Amino acid sequence: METIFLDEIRIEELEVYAYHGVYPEENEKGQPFFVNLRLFTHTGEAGWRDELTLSTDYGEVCRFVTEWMQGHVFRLIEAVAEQLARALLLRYPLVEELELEIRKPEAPIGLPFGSVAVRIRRGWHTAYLSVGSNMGDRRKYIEDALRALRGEEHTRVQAVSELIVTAPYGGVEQEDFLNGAVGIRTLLTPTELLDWLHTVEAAAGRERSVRWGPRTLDLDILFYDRLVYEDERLILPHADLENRFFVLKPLSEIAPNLRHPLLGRTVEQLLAAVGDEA
Ligand code: A4P
Ligand code: MG
Repeated sequence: METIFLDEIRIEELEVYAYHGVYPEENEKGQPFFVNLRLFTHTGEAGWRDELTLSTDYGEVCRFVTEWMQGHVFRLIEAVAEQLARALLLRYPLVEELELEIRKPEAPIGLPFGSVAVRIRRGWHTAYLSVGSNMGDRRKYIEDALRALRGEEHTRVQAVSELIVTAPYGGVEQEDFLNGAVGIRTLLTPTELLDWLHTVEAAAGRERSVRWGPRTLDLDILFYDRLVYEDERLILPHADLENRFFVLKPLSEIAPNLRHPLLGRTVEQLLAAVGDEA
């Protein structure tokens, strides 16, 4: 997906009378909200062909935003922004990313002020996951995990590699693994994605005991866009992937030309360096 050269469709100062607020009188009486929206998308083809169906209709977006904001009642404008952004990204498939501002100029503050607002940026991201199992019915654990990944609106499974049997890596004596790689598009942030994968692992009865030890299901994030990031919980790209045949082999099937942002080499090149054990 070409995400570098994104164009922008902009909606400014759409006024919506709605009922969001912490105070009961706000929920009863309502007040005006103003919406600023930047839709990052590709307008080139619609531009050359002069054809609305190839673009996102800003009139329809305005009506959708208005009805959505009037059809829900939230306490916080943070909630309005977060959940409206999600609804927009799910409804308008040509929009890859958006910036949404919800302004509330008549918020009951009791002091002179111009306006208060929340502005967020959300969008679709490309990630690659590794999936592995070496306990019980390995194939079933992995297939259940894939079903779980497909079961949520916020994520689209784009590609699944073949599942291959691999010898255990990391020095712990244990059963052979079944391993695969999965390409997804997701609206989740990296941390949200990690938390969600942990719930999918937990549903497979995964217990964390021995590091690198046997497991019913292991789901790791290999890449998230071109992000280079680390904190106490998450390292991106995955710390040791360049040394792991069981990761690189399936990944090379679905993303051979994906380039590691720190090592500067493609998945195919990294695989060639660890040696193809197949
Ligand atoms: N964590 C940090 N970065 C990430 C990331 N990019 N994706 C943290 C996922 N998790 C990440 O992982 C430990 C912690 O790593 C997580 O809580 C998360 O916050 P874990 O899955 O809880 O524990 P683990 O899997 O036992 O440890 P670790 O270090 O993740 O092991 P690996 O790297 O997952 O390796 N051999 C073969 N042939 N096939 C395998 O699938 N798997 C392992 C486990 C060992 N040997 C194997 C295989
Ligand atoms: Mg893991």
